[in-house]
Amino acid sequence: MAQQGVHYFPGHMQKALRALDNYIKVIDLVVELVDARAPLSSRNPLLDELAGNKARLVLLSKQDRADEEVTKEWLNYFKQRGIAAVAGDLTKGKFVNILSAASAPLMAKKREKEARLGMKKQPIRTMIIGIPNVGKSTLINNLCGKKKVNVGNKAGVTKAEQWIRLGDEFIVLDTPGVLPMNYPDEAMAVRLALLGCMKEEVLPTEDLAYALLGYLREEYPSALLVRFGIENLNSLQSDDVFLTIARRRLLLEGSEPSLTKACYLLIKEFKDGLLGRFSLERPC
Ligand SMILES: Nc1nc2c(ncn2[C@@H]2O[C@H](COP(=O)(O)OP(=O)(O)O)[C@@H](O)[C@H]2O)c(=O)[nH]1
Ligand SMILES: [Mg+2]
Repeated sequence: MAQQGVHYFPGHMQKALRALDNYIKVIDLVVELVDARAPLSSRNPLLDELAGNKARLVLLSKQDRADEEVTKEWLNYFKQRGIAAVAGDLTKGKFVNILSAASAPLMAKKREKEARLGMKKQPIRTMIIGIPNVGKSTLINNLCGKKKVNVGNKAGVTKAEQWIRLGDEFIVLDTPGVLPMNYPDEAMAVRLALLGCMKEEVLPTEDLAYALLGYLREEYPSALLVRFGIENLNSLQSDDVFLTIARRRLLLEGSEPSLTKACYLLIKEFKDGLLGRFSLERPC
């Protein structure tokens, strides 16, 4: 699909996509990981081309960091479009049960076919796919835990991929598929940077901090009150907000409050989850 706008698509990504294509051929189920705080920005439509005919489950990770109400709206959004989706905190609990329940309807045809042919139930060949930092490794560790062991390299293969058996039901590829990010516009690039999906150098921290502040002012103004005690938000320019933060936190440049340091602080506290639970986009 032709997209207009900025593209982050270096040569190694092309190569990665070609490799993904080979794997997807033998997969029964693609688990597409996206960040619950921006499920659209953290998707890549290329996956539709790569895995168009495969059973697919969208997993909204980092639910614990997202606005609960907005996550519900997103689950509804996917449901309305006939796309199976679940949300969760991958760092807690056992995901295998969630995966099992969510994938059962997607595997109904495969199961029917096996039954018709009098075959034993075959494990579901599963692959985890997503853009950087959405939780792919965390999910694989959650699912496979101690079972994840390394085997020797096969001739001609740089890293020997292996399948990890999860009970009778799943067999999971131990290496996730990494999709390139897709950011057709500046707003998406900002969200991806805030979610830690792209290298920090790509967007200057000050720009990112102003964009985040603008968003918080509109959507979550109480967060600025709670964390920094900023009360008269509406009457303040963004510069003044940062200067207030700098004064409150004693972030100085010489003896003056430092706007730049306040920008870095806001971004850091957002990334560390200290400002609260936010979603960065809503279904439209
Ligand atoms: N709070 C929270 N953090 C998560 C969750 N899933 C992953 N992370 C964190 O997100 C970061 C990136 O995860 P990782 O699995 O390395 O992402 P990958 O690049 O897709 O493999 C790590 O610091 C994880 O601990 C989640 O559901 N909730
Ligand atoms: Mg990883």
